[in-house]
This record gives sequence, structure tokens and C-alpha cells, in this order.
Amino acid sequence: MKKWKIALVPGDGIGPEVVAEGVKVLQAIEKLDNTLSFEFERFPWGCEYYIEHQKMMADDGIEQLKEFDAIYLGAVGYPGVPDHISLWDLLLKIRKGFDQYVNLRPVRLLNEELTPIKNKSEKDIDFLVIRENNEGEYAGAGDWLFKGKKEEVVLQTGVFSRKGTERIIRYAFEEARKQQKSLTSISKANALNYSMVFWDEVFEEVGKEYPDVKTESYLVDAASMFFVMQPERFEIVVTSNLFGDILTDIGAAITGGMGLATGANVNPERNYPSMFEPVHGSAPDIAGQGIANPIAAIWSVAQMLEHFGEEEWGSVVVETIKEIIDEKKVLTPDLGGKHSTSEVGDYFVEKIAG
Ligand code: GGG
Repeated sequence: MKKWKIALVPGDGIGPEVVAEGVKVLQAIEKLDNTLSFEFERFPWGCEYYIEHQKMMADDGIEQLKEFDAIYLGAVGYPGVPDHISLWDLLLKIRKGFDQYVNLRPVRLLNEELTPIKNKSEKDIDFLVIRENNEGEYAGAGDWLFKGKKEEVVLQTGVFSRKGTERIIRYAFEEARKQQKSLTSISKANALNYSMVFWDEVFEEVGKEYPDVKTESYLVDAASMFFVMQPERFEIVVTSNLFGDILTDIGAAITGGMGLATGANVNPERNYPSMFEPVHGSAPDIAGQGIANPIAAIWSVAQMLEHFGEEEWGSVVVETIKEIIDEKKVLTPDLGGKHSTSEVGDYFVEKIAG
């Protein structure tokens, strides 16, 4: 019997609503497979916790999470707490605290009716974005000088270490080799004349060790256009933190919206727990109404199962999501349905239980 300990950090807004459905799915799998068991512990961290304690998580939060096999996170941010505080003091703290330097964000069209792009089918939009997750523009380096004065200057520095850049690019080449797919690097070396020139050089250097992997390099502006006009160009993409964050929202837009976008924050060395989350935020405008789409959160359960080595269950979860979307019977309003968050979760469980 394999026992997996999962820390639940549902967070803010619709986070708790969608995480509840992902937990339902894991509990259903546990019932169907007597070789698997999941143990959950819930952490009440987020903006409400901040209002009470002036911090988003406990001081020893990272220490408390260390003993888990995975972290399942909902969403972060709510009006009343500045967004940069809620993001940095919880989500980014966990990513950095556990050296989760790989962010895996699949861009996969499950049904061609979901894409706003004309004449694109499921086989045209099916790629993986590998985003550097710990440094770059999200390194937290910068300064705010002469605040409020006419000389005011604000600096936000992108940090690209050799270690950080090499390891994400190497991870992407390994993945491309394993999957026998092409690898596209997305940067902006014509304008960002230090960081992105360095990124391109490292991509070229590391690439010499992988002559079997076909490569492409695009500037991020051209790549954004190709995401929308010719997504079939991409198989595996590697890019920096900020570009990856923005590009994967385009990825969500071309595959059915934020309600379907999943992300895994991975520590490949497995020294620490990895974290699985829907890419969407806390959506305060619909929080508490029971209409949030739980599919992104359920898809992140599939990524978690794959990370645990349960690839078959991971595929079952993704294929069941596809069936539900294809049937169009039980969907939330963002996908044109009339059902609630928990009705979609219940239907999912009913389907995998057969
Ligand atoms: N589901 C996690 C969440 O609330 N994400 C909001 C967000 O802004 N994330 C930024 C990032 O992924 O770097």
C-alpha cells in the first residue's frame, strides 16, 4: 500500500471550492485502488489568516510542509490584502522555499469547440510549457528610490543565475529527449541585452549535448502571435518566469479559459515536496457562488498522480475530464453549462467509479 501525505492549502476566494472537488477525486481513486491511500492535512493560510496574523502563513509554515509528499494549493489573493503581499508571502514563498524551479503548464485542447481559433483541432494545440519558476523577473530584486518625490525611480531586476538558467534548460532538453519532441526556447535577446542574451547562449550551449533534439528559438512577441495563430508549431516550450506566466494565460485562452488551466511546481530532485495548483487566481467576483469551474484543480490532481508515479491514474483523470467536456452535460457556466462546482466534481466521481 502506497501512502501519500498531501498538505491542503486551499487559500482564498474560489480556492477552497475547487480544492474540495480535487480532494473528492483523490478519495474516489483511493476507494477504487486498494494499493493507494491519501492522507490530508488542511492549512488555513491565506488572506483571512493575514488579516488576523499579519502574515499569509505560519512563521514555521515551510518547516510544517516539509514532511508532506505534495502540496495541493487553491488560489491566492483577496481584496483587502495587496496582491504582491499575498503572492509573495504564500505562493512564491512555497515555490522558493522548496526549490520548485520547474513549472509545468500543459496547453492542451480537449475539444475543438473550446478554442476561439478557427480551423484548429485537438491535434493542433497540444504542447507543454516549461517555465523557470524561481528567479528571472520574480526574484524579488529591486528598489524604490525617492518614493513620492519628483526624482522617484523604481527598479525591478531580473536575476538569471547560471545554475538557475542551466538547470531549467537542461530539464527541458531532457523532457524533449524523453518525449521525442522538439524544444522551443522563448526569450527576447534583441531588447533585454543582458539577461536574454545570456539565456540564448545557455540554450545553445546546453543544446550541444542534445543533438537528437530539434530546437527553435523565438522572441516572445513573435511567440505570442504564434500561440494564437499557429499553435501547432509548439511541442515543448522553455521560457523564463515572467514570459511563462503570461504565455500560459494565452495558452489558457486558446484551450477553453482559465477554468481548465493546470500547473505543477516541481522540485525535480525530490528533496522537497512539489506543489500542484490550478493556474487561475481566487476570482473574488464569483467566490462563494458555487459556480467556479473545478476542472483546472482536478487536472492538477492528475499532475500530482503522475508525479507520484501513478501515470495510469493521471491519464484516467485527464481522459475523464475530456469525456465530461465532450458530453457537455454537466459543466459550469464558464463553459456554457448550468451546473455548480460540486455537481461537476460529483459527476466526475460518478464517471470514474463506472
Ligand atoms: N492558483 C494559484 C494562484 O492563485 N495564482 C495566482 C497568480 O497570480 N499566480 C502567479 C504565478 O503563477 O506566478
